[in-house]
Amino acid sequence: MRIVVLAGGIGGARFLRGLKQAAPEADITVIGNTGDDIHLFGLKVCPDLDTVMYTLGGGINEEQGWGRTDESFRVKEELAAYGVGPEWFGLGDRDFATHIVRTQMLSAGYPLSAVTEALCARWNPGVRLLPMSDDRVETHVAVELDGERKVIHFQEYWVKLRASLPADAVVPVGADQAKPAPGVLEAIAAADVIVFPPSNPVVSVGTILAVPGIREAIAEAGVPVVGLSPIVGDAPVRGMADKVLAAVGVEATAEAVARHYGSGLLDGWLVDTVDAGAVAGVEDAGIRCRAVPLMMTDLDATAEMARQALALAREVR
Ligand code: GDP
Ligand code: FO1
Ligand code: CA
Repeated sequence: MRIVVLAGGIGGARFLRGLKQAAPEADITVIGNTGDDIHLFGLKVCPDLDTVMYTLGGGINEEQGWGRTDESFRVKEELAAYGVGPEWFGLGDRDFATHIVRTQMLSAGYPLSAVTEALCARWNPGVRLLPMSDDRVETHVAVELDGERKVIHFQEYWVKLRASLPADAVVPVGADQAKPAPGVLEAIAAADVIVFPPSNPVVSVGTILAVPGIREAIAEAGVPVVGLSPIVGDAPVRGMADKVLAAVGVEATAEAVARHYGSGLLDGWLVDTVDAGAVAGVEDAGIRCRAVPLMMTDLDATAEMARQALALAREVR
């Protein structure tokens, strides 16, 4: 079975761990979000690709959900001693190596997809990890800061400001000119099932869908497309997805997110058991819906979520 998953960082990566356990024989292609990417200290950092790579490769800081395990911050401290920031982004020493290798390969002319493959040769994530595009896409957020409208990088909004200000707009800058990375459209066309994990619907899955051709390829693939809600009990399980959902006029509910994707894209949707009341509304929107436990508390619970998603995929179409 060929499974394609559109993934952000933590939510996508943790779900993928469960999917690998639930479907050990499956051929899994992950299309990763690169809209969170940022250039720091002359280095290219790809948080969501790295979160997937480290999580599936056993190198992730489990408690934090991002960055390396057993990390230290000597380089960051030395940079700070020179007055060089940003101090609000925690790049660790071990993580720095990844960004150095990536940047070196990019400077030598390799596309991000080839670089990602090379990095994965070390981590053996057990999936094929593709960036959504080799072209530069950077999510920016429009906010009102000190009485002025400003457009800031997504990481500044998310990490520095902790999404404490309302987002007026979320813009994947460059997406409209970006091309899907080699292999992306081919994987979608060859898929038996396409899964939207419980990733952020706006800045993770939404950004991937903003690359021209990807949404269309999914809609035309003619295979079940099923998703799992990252919203449980009318709030994100983790993070501030409600803030970016508000920016696109979507309520932070499991039903509203399903309707946002829409029946033109989504055939099936899983909501948590606490949101069982949303099932009828989602089905009214033309999307098959089931309520099952959706908390990724451990690997077995996560694998069961993946099994439920694959079962739902068999039911639709
Ligand atoms: P990010 O790039 O690190 O923000 O990660 P993703 O975009 O892949 O996923 C973020 C989303 O994962 C958040 O909106 C969370 O609500 C969701 N999430 C995290 N843990 C869980 C969980 O255990 N269950 C569900 N249903 N969603 C989760
Ligand atoms: N998230 C934070 O909340 N604070 C950080 O200092 C931080 C550093 C960081 C470094 C490398 C990396 O790959 C990810 C990092 N993240 C950090 C997580 C990440 O940038 C965001 O959580 C996601 O992109 C949000 O979707
Ligand atoms: Ca992310």
